[in-house]
Amino acid sequence: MRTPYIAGNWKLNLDRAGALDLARGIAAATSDATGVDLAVAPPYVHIEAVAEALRGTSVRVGAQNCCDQDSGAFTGEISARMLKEVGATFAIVGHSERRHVYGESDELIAAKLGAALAGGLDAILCLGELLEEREAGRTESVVRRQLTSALADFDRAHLGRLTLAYEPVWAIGTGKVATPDQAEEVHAFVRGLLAGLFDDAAAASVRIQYGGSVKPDNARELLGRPNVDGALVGGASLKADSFTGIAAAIR
Ligand code: G2H
Repeated sequence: MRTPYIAGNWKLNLDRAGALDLARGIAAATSDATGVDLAVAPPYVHIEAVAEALRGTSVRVGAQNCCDQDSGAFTGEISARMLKEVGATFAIVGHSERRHVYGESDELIAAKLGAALAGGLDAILCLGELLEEREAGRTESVVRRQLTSALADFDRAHLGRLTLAYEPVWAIGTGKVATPDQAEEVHAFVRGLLAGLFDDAAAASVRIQYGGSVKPDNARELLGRPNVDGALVGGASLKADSFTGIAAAIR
């Protein structure tokens, strides 16, 4: 059985006081939560303070990105090892805003995934098609390319540290949610790809989150689908009540 996993991606939001307020609000509202894994990914500069605020709770803290390199002349970058040192336990890799706003390639994302794992972080690897790709019937080929390139050199011993997130780009921050059937169809396809790359047991073990305008009022139906194992939440993770409302939808 895969434990549902709800992660909040705070993106480029919140000052330090707001980040701490939100972290404390989430901790207070989820202190008795069972049967669900919870995590938040604040902006880099708030990770240490948020990790400190969440110490002793079950809410994990991670980063929204990480460098593909461990150290050296890479101005402006932050390595997995540095993130781990300040309290991060995971990194989101390949988010669509990294792919499409900052031009990250499949190759760079594969390198980032390797660097995150080598640096001691777990990873949430994001996959998802653009609207024009969906309309051209290319959803499966895009997701296949993204997954197979990211996992080309993946050591299966690390599978327990990998979560996938299917985030159709047309549903991100737009208020347009994939229907539960659309989400389930792609999640089942991705699980089939994992079975081909590894085996059925490996495929059954990896959690696949859905992301894209998830809110408390649509979470129950999405998360009720057999291959939807949680959510990567953006906008609705910025308020403790809506984030914890999504977590409550699976209980
Ligand atoms: C997708 C998601 C979080 P939102 O980017 O990763 O954001 O829930 O705002 O669509």
